[in-house]
Amino acid sequence: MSDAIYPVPQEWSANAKIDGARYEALYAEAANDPDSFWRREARRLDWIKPFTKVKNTSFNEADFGIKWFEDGELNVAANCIDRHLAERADEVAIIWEPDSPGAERRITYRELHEEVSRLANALKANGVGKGDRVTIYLPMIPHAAFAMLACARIGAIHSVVFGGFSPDSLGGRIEDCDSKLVITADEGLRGGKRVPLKANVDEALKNCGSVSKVLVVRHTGGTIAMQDGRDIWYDEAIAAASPDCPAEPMNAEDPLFILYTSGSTGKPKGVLHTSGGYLVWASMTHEYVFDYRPGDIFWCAADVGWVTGHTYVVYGALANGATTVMFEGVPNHPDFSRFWQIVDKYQVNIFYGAPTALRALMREGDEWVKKTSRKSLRLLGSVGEPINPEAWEWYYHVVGEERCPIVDTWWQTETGGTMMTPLPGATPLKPGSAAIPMFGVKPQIVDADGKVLDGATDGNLCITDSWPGQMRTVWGDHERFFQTYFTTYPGKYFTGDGCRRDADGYYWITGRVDDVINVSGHRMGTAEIESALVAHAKVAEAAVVGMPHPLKGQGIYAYVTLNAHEEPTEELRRELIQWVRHEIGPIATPDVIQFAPALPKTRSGKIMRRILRKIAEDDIGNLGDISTLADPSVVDHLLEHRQLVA
Ligand code: 6R9
Repeated sequence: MSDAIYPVPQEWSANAKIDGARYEALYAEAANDPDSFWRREARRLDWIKPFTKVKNTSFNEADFGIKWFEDGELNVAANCIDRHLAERADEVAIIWEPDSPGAERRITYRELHEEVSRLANALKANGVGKGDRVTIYLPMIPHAAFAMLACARIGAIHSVVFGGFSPDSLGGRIEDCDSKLVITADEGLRGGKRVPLKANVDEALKNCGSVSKVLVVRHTGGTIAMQDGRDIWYDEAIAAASPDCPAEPMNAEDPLFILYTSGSTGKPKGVLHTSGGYLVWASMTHEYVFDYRPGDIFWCAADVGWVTGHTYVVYGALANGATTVMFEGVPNHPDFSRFWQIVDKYQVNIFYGAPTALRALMREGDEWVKKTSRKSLRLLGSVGEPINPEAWEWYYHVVGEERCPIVDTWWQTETGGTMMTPLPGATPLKPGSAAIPMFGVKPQIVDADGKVLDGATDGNLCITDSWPGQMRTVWGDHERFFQTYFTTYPGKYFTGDGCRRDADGYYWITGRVDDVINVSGHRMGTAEIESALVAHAKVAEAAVVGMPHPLKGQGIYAYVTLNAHEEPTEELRRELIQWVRHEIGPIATPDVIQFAPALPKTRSGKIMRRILRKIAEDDIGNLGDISTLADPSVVDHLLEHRQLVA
């Protein structure tokens, strides 16, 4: 942890939307009089039918429920598009930068309105109606935003699946929510490599019966198979559709989207967000956290397959009438200047990225950054995982030239938008700290027994009251929602994150305290990787833990016990790595596979993950008590054969 502190620059405190005093006043109002605070904030949206009730929430078992603005009606797409037409129809809504520099695309709000309306009509023509689920499996191309907004326009619920997931993972997500229709592209492109999206969809659909239509965007022009009666070219479907599609009035609590995310147990959960509260939260946090001003060019570098892309590439940015940059590619293609060249090309004012990308670029040296101007940048943001102070300092000094505050935003798929962050005009910065809670967020740190810890302390992070952007349920399993988040510490939302609060009241997220690991800012459930491994015919048992990784933040360390008579060979190791990539997707590629004749277990047969974590972390002076193990000698073998990563 770093002791450095960077005061709020004078220009920022003088001109920012929220300065220190205003933060205090608004925080207090949201905490003490949420009705008044949120009634005002919700006016940032256009309501078809105004709400009369603001907040109706309880985290307690007896009357558990989360509702915001519950009798109001609105349409999310109309809020992101139509209401801007009067003033900014010809301003650019989306700037699209392709994988390789070349034919970029600028889409005005007027064009966005037409694209989305046509697609909405094409969805209807293909049998999609209010409440139906649509799976979106696309690269980072504008059609991803069109697709999300077209669903929102007609009240269909979208489920975006990241293009890096395998056919199996995609199929599981389609099946879980019974999607009627899939929107995909022939292929994706990342760093010059082709991703066989349509072929993956074909594979996934072999085992899912619910999908009757697949809309296919022609993107690379690569050769693909089209199935008669099921597959439809996107361009043909929208050419045949009318550009006039009224926006469906939706209740504030009607679902907007499902987004699957990994937890500590079981298969990924379909996190459900609804319309009114989510959009108020997305719009408010986008404005205050990034000090967003009309005319700003805003670039969130996350993929729309993750929640960050949902809330800040699409919904928050467009609700605020911003120009949002969508980048198809990766930071190192064609070279390591790519990000900063894009910043210069479009005169980006606000850049929001992930620590894993910054660490990878930092390693390549400052020259790649310094040969670009970056004078347009006013503010930098970080999200997805804890940012280590070295990467923070590099971001601040080299990328931002000490001119741009960094907002280190802590939040989760479940929270809908930013929960803790410094506000650039209000909060002195501490490298690596997510600083202070957003309006309406009441954090609490508890110990393992749930005892509330005050003052400077260290423990597990809970949130004690609801905020509008909170997830409402797990799709199809409301009981799992309650069990997962509200029973560890009854009456509180448990985040799964560890957290320290310092003497100044700053919060420092220390990482997951459950069996979730964060690889390059992507959440992976260790249980998912374990079940992929044991699905291999030669594997008897597997245990997966996180390990420190210099670029990815955390890497995946898998202990594998083979079936009797199987030989632990290099070839099998490679085969298992490929196997996991195939089962889940490249983001789950194990960094280490250690063959272990046995795993350390208690006498009751429980795997002692604590020991496995220590070995993976190379913290072996500190294994703790191993006397309760059924067979303590297992540990000697593990230690002898552990794999150290460079
Ligand atoms: C938005 C997003 C959520 C988990 C979260 C935490 C980690 C996210 C962070 C951070 C420290 C930050 N995390 N932002 N940790 N500082 N600024 O990433 O959602 O994919 O659901 O991941 O990511 O561990 O619990 P999601």
